[in-house]
Amino acid sequence: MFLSVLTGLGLLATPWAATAASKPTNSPALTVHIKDYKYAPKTAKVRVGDTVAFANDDDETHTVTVTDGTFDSRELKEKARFSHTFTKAGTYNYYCKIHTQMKGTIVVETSKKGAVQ
Ligand SMILES: [Cu+2]
Repeated sequence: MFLSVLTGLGLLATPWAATAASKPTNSPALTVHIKDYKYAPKTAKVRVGDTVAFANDDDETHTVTVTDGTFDSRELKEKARFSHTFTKAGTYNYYCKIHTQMKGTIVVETSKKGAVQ
């Protein structure tokens, strides 16, 4: 049932203005907002298979760049969004390539349901 809801949302998706963001494939489990040169929440926990959206609410370009190279949003212009689906458990530390003092962490835990994503 959950999957059919997601499929329904996909069909209803309206075309977004082109951005550097990748095409979202799931409804985000969590949205990390980028505001005032900070990620909020700075540390977040999700489960394997969850999609995390990053929304740049600043009037400034930022990136969401994982230190181990798992993903990189590239430049997110003001009001742009980026999302990533985490397929492996682990701790993902990320930062902004433009303002390297900006740091955040996503902790991805193994799904308690044991679902294979
Ligand atoms: Cu930045």
